[in-house]
Amino acid sequence: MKSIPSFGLGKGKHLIIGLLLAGFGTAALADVNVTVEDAWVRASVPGQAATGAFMRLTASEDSKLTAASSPVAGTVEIHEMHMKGDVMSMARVASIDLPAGKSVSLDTHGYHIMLINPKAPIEAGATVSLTLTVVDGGGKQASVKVDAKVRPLASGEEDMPH
Ligand SMILES: [Cu+2]
Repeated sequence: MKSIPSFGLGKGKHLIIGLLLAGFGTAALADVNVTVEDAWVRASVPGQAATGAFMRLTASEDSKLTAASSPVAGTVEIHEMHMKGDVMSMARVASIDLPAGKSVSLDTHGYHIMLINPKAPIEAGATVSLTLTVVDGGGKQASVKVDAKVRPLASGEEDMPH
């Protein structure tokens, strides 16, 4: 009678299970990466109710800017500017779409971040820190830290389209 060696069978099974687990582990690792360029905040004068923060955002994956916060303001909202006839008005929006690889501008005539109830006048030359909340297509949240330079009160009018 021949004896059939059975050692090694158990090992083989374990190897297969190990590979399946490794496959699951790598599936959910993609993280959205956001590039921030030219971030700036418009200076405010004492008693001013609000001012704006502006920048260019480019996300590596389709995602949305859903919130922002800053230690310098009581409330921070995402706004969009509209022209109604000759009158410029603005309204809060829930989010701004950031399509993968596309540069999205937050500027003085479109989307912007509104710093409401500044705790102190925001002075030209200072740096304001902002934290942006970005959510990717799978609902995963990322925080993006931004240091924005404060520019004088009249900044931004020079890039209005004529
Ligand atoms: Cu606004």
